[in-house]
Amino acid sequence: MINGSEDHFSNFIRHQSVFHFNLVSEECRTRWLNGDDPSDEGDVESIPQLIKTFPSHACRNPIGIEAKTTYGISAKNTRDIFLSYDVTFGFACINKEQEAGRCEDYQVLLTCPSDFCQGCRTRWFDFDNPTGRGDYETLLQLEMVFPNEVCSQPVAIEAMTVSATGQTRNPHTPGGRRCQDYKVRFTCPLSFCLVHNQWS
Ligand SMILES: [Ca+2]
Ligand SMILES: [Ca+2]
Ligand SMILES: [Ca+2]
Repeated sequence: MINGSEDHFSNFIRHQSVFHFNLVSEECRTRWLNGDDPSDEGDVESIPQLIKTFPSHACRNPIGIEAKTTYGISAKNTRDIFLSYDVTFGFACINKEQEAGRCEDYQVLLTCPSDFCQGCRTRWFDFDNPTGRGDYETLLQLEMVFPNEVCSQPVAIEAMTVSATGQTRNPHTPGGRRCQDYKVRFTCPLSFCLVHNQWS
């Protein structure tokens, strides 16, 4: 199975590797999340509830939490008293504990462990073998053959030989040189993995 040129493929690998290393150093923060309002007993933005409401955005073990009102006023600058404002439970403002009798509507932003933002890994794929021009495991091809298992915008790719004892020279091939048989796996955005549930 031959698909595309080798130059294109090696450029692809190089590009993906660079991107992977850049990503690790980035701070891992969610967008502003607002899953509740103060119309009942109060405004409760608990971690479990946020995960339920925003499964591809909120993380299970946040290392930081920040709250501000929907008008953009930081939680520390309002007169409200909070029942909870930490990474263990999340954020909670109870109406009856307030002088005004009602909490503002808050949104929260979580800082997550860096591995949360790196997404999740697929299984290993070995679709081609190194007969003919070489061993081609292209994203386009793999996506076509395994549509629910490979994401179209991976953040990283890894490749290794199928056989642990692979040799660089194959004595049975005329001319002596051919590629080893490789398998590849991808790191995909978390949103993809939650939907398809195929990560390891
Ligand atoms: Ca509420
Ligand atoms: Ca809210
Ligand atoms: Ca292969």
